[in-house]
Amino acid sequence: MPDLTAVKTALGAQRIEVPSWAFGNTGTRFKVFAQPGVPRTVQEKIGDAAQVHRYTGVAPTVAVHIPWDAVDDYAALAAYAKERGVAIGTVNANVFQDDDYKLGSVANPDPAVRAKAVAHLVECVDIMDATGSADLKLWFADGTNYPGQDDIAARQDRLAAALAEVYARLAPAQRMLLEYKLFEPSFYTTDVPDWGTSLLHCQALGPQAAVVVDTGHHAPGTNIEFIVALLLRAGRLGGFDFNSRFYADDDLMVGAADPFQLFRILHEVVKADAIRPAAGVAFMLDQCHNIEPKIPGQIRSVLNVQEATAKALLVDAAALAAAQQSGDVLEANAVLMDAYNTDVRPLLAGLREDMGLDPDPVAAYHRSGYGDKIAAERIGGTQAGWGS
Ligand code: RM4
Ligand code: MN
Repeated sequence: MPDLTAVKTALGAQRIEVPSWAFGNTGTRFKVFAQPGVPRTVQEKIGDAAQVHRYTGVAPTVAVHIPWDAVDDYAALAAYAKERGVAIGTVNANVFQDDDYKLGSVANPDPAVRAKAVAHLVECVDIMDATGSADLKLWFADGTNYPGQDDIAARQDRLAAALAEVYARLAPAQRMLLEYKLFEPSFYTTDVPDWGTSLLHCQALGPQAAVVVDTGHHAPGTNIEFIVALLLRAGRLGGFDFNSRFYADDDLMVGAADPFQLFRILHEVVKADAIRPAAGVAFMLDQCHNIEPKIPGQIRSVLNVQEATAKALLVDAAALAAAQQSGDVLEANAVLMDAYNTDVRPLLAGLREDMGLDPDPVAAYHRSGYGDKIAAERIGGTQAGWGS
């Protein structure tokens, strides 16, 4: 059996990043719902993100999205985050919300639009320099809606050229994380639709480029843990955008739709000894809390990742290897299911007590009165968030 002290140490050292955009008002293309206490500034988003870390102890960084979180002074923003006990994490570029990008950004047929997109990506690296962020995360809405609309291979050439320009701007300790997504907003071709396309670009760029697996960005039924195993084997799994889905890119809370899938994914990560931060796999959340309150929603998500990680760490590796080696199919499956079926909540509650935290982070957050306080204080102004 795995050593419980080692399991707890690994869980206490795990780092889960929360996204600034999860704290603003969100919805679907049909309706964005307003919630009381919604942040009006990026500083208020960081303040909310700090609450998640305060009660979980494992979420010390907050990802920003530019220009949604644009400020004049990024070093000051980093200092502000530090005062609140967190740091600015991944910088997410946004080249999908300008009219210029109707036919794409870095793969647009118009060189002037491509140059504008590359300038934004380079600006994001400037921001990383100021905030001390290590990772630039790129997701492109680029693609086409109709056969014949544009040249598929030429778009790949344009994409590769743009990525190379940005990659050359990275400092040695900085990384470029390239995310893929099967479809949406493009419905015929997407320029980075899958892990293979992302991996090919990363391999062409160099060792500082790695693939991001957003768990909502696959066709239904895709075996995501298989992709994860392959990317780990290639040394190119840069990180995850965790969320869950029933149908498409639903962006629901991670671990809500299919906790067993999350366990299977994390089992691959554990086997590669990549839960520890030094392994370079970033565990990021990318979710939209449309109808549920934001801060406890993020806390719940962090706990879901922790629970799945704990179960993955509890897999009896020696027993599993022995069963696999002897061809004992039923026993191998039973070893895995034993770990999955373990109630890890007492273990995690104990870990939190060891860390000086409340064993029940959601209850502790509710008791703190922070939610009522922001609802009373944050009256007026415009909500900061999606599209602003
Ligand atoms: C995309 C993708 C990106 C996220 C945006 C908001 O679908 O998942 O990671 O930054 O949405
Ligand atoms: Mn994502």
